[in-house]
Amino acid sequence: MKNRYRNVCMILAIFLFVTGCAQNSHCASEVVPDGEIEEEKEDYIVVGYSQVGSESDYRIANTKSVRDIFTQKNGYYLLFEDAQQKQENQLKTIRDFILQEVDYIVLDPVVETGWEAVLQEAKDAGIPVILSDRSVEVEDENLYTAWVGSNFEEEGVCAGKWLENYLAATGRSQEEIQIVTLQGTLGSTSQIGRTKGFQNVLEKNQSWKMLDRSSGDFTQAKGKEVMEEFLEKYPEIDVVVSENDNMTFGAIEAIKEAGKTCGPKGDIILISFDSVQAALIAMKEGDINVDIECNPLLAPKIAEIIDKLEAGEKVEKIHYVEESYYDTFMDLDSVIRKRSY
Ligand code: GYE
Repeated sequence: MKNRYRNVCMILAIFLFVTGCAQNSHCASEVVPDGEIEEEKEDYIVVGYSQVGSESDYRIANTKSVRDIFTQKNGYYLLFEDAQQKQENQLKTIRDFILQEVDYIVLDPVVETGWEAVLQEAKDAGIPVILSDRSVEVEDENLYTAWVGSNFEEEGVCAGKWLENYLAATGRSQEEIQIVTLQGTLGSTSQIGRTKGFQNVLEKNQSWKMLDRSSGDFTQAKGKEVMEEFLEKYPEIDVVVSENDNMTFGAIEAIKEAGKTCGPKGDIILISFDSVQAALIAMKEGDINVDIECNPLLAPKIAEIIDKLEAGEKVEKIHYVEESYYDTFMDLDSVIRKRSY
């Protein structure tokens, strides 16, 4: 869109070609295609998107939402980079985006801290940054323009309240309840909020005991590993709080391999987050008790914000998406049928 932008891109493209970097999917080759495409970009709103990774079903759906919305047909030119859950990759990507003078940067930050310097650089370059899904902890909130995502603390509270009600309904309110938590990526907004929200409810329930918390980094493999350790250490687990569905899938495997069962008829109450289709199917099959929904379809809202900014309109800073929860007392079939992720 801008002349200097085109020149910088051409130089970078030549440099990458000469160094052979164009073979590597994680360097800037995706970001800087050939000259013809560069010219084409001038007709579009160029959006640089720094994605967390591809660690979960939520993430896959989130990325699909981005790719479906930020199309050339819709007037956008998308530069998409997957950080493989590493903040250092995101820092590099954002600096690449700044160098290329993109029109907007959308950042889904792996963790909350460590963004001040790079966001200041984007601000100095006059590029608005919109945060998606997770957020950042910065002193100056003007370092980003808007944030779109879920109320993670509310999700944690919802999980705790569901457990309170469930224990009351099953006559276990007075029993000592032994709980373990599989946490998401430590320091990420979703982990911080879910842990805090559940903790708030736990503190009001004297008979609940949090035996342990450990991170499974939001992945199935690590979720399984952590669950195996929990099962070895604690023979009497009543409740597992798993901060996303993919760790839950790993936990179910570990529980079954240990000769135990989970779900409404099982030995262990299993609480999950995200409500992706595969988890709702696992719930229907009887392995999960409740799933707190986390909506990954954030791109339409981000596009709306960008369009408003393009029109010179003011935008709200915080945008929550709507969410619910699902348990085995509901008609899961109709939800599963309608679910796109
Ligand atoms: O719950 C998990 C993903 O930040 C809300 O990240 C997101 C979380 C989501 O990998 O599945």
